[in-house]
Amino acid sequence: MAKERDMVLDQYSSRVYKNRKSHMTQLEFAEKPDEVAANTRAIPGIITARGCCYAGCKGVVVGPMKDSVVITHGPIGCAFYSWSTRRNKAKPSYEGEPNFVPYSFCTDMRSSDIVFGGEKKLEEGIDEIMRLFNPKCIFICSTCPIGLIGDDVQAVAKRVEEKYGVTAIGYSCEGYKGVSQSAGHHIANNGLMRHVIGKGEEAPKGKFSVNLLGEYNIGGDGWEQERILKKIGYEVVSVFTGDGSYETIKNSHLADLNLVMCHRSINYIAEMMKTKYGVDWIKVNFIGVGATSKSLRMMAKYFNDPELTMRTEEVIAEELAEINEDMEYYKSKLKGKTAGIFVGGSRSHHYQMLLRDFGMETTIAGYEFAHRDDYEGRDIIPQIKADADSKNIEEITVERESGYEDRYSEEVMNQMRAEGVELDTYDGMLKDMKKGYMVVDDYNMFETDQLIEEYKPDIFFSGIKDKYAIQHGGVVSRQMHSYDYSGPYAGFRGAVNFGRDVSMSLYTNAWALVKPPWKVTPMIEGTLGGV
Ligand code: CFN
Ligand code: HCA
Repeated sequence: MAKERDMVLDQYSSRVYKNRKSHMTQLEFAEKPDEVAANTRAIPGIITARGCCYAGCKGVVVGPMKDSVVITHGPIGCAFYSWSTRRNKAKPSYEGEPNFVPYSFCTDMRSSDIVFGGEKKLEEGIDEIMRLFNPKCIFICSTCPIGLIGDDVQAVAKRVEEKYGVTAIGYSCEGYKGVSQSAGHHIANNGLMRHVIGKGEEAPKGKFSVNLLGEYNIGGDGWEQERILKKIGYEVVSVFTGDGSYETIKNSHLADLNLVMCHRSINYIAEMMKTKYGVDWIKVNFIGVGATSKSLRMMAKYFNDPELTMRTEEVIAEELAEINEDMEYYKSKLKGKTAGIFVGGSRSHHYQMLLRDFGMETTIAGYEFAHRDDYEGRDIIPQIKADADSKNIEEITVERESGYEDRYSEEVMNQMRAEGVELDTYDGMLKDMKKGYMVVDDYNMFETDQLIEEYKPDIFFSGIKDKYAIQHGGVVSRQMHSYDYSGPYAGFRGAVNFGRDVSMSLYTNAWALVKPPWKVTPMIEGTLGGV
């Protein structure tokens, strides 16, 4: 067993071998449960695919809030490279609603600012923002140098709040903090919890109200989910944070139920809202036809209302009828193909369900920055040692003491269990994969190459950093972060878009037809050791 894994690991030096071994698991499903080490520092120089804490805070969680201005406090590069690259779509929900998502704001810190401090420049920048745009909410996101020179962004935020009567949040989300984007998610979540959620008083009008947590509207995914939920009769109070807004998120604590779509970047808020406001949460997955139907049924079970249950079934039937023919067509094209999926967090798991709808298996998968619970599921939960504003933020995972169900309303869960509803379906990647398949945490380019050689997937889902290197090797690759500028892929209609895009890629893989020059002629000329 673990033959393929050993073939990769055996090429490492003993120190790297020991480290990487704990992050690579070839599934055995033996007596001892499979484990994957996660959320630890990457080995320096190993070419990890991970991003940074600033990316997690600014780019992922707060960036998509359309009526709020996010100002990057730091040199211009970080602001430029996080400007509109994530494809979190947004448009005003009513006439006159601001949408700052297409903009990039930055203090453009220069050498002299680094020497003499940048707080004044930051305040002046915010004065300008207030003059030109007058937003209700401002997020200040620090990049690496700010932590090193010690600008107090929280103090600036406080002064801005006093001066303008707006909400201003200073985030110490310097890129180097924590071990990956994940620290930034957590810092962002804490700020929203402390300064935004609970500030509003507008109660939902509908009988069944929900928040969508961890849906960032990449390629319009959130819009497709909202369409389905509204059709059934749900009121979507707020979305965290795709096409989301300060105006709606401040009322989110008044909703009945939190739907946790991304299981990594925002589960902190679900936990905190349960503790502080008593809002229940369930993990859902609207990626995949079967997964979407199952998630909708779980929601109906939660509310336990006969009319809602009936409407849920009606909508599922209607939607399935609409896509059935297309799904069958793409299934005929894709059945039996295999895939690798390596992205940041939840998607490496969620998309396996959608691929399965088309008869495809995911033989290799991994996350950039997930925690053990994302791999192993129910008995592991993330716990946070330090406060968001602390300089030493550290995330750890611990064994859960009590049962998983204590996060939900006990009564409802017992009833669901008695009725045979699968409650843990979307909890942890490992149990949805098969024996012999490989799971790799914090994967790197070397391992990507090796795994492709050994498992020979027909298609490899990845990101911008690895996509082209993989294609040059002859294997077609689609970006799972940006959907290669396509989408939506969520829900029922999204599934058809995905089937179409994957079929197009697989059947026009020009890369497999060309021999790359380095396979024909040696590319590097010179003498070894200067002799
Ligand atoms: S949209 Fe989400 S689904 S939020 Fe997260 S863990 Fe990133 S930005 Mo890239 S595509 Fe990716 Fe997930 Fe949640 Fe996106 S798999 S890496 S931080 N992610
Ligand atoms: C990030 C954002 C990212 C990067 C995508 C990629 C995204 O991690 O900072 O590497 O292709 O989805 O935009 O994950």
